[in-house]
Amino acid sequence: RPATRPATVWVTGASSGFGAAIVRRFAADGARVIASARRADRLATLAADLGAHVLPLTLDVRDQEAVRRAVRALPEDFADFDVLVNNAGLAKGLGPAHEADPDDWEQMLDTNCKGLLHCTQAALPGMVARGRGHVVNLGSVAGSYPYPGGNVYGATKAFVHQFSLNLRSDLHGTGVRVTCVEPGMCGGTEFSTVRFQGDREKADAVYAGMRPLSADDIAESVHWATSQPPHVNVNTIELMPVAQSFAAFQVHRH
Ligand code: NDP
Ligand code: 8X3
Repeated sequence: RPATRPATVWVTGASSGFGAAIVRRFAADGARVIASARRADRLATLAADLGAHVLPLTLDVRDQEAVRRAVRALPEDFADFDVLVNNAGLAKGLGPAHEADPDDWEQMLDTNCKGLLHCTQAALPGMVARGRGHVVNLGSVAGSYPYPGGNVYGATKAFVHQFSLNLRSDLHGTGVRVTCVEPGMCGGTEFSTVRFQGDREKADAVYAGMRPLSADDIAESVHWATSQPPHVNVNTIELMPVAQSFAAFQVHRH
């Protein structure tokens, strides 16, 4: 079973959390990695740490034209990337829908859904022309299981799940693979700090007294899916910490 060894990988949301861990995982394998996000200083530090085979790329995935331009302008060594990891994303708020800030909903839709589409659309023609490639999308258990306050965040991840499966259908016969990685609670990233508008205390409380997944756990699953022999497509990976599972339906009694 000869493994696939991606030579060039594009990771969005690389300035923090999963994205930075995924960049490190592929760089450790000798791959060239395009590391994109909005915070240029973070990317510069990551690239300085890992060497010239990591290309920092300042990019807001919500800006469709900027995404197109950036992909067209990639240096020759990075232009024919084998893997796109659509990781950039966020949750904003955990309140009930009737109290939510409409701007938070817009930002989640624009980033988690439309941003992912912009990057995918920019990447696919080259992959299809080369007859190989792999799109890995970051979904979430929040896309399959409802929870109070998950409203639009969970819905964006349900979109990511179904779009990933539909992409597989469209890419039938092209040699391009698609995987959706759907993690549960994962600590050590900025996810909850972003969700709670920078409130670190509230963010830390989410993971108090339990062992969440780590960004390295996620990086390993992304790396594993992309390392399978070329005839294998891993459709979906759902993973959770042992300390997290399912509970009963809620019942309102009067
Ligand atoms: P982090 O907040 O640590 O990282 C999110 C990354 O996304 C950052 O690098 C941020 O970079 C980038 N990003 C956000 N908005 C944009 C944008 N408009 N354009 C470009 N980049 C953007 O979170 P995680 O690493 O935890 O999360 C990564 C992904 O995994 C997300 O899609 C999240 O929904 C998903 N996920 C997270 C889980 C968790 O428990 N942590 C569990 C399941 C899924 P910058 O601000 O510099 O642009
Ligand atoms: C992040 C995991 O459970 O906080 O997608 O929604 S959860």
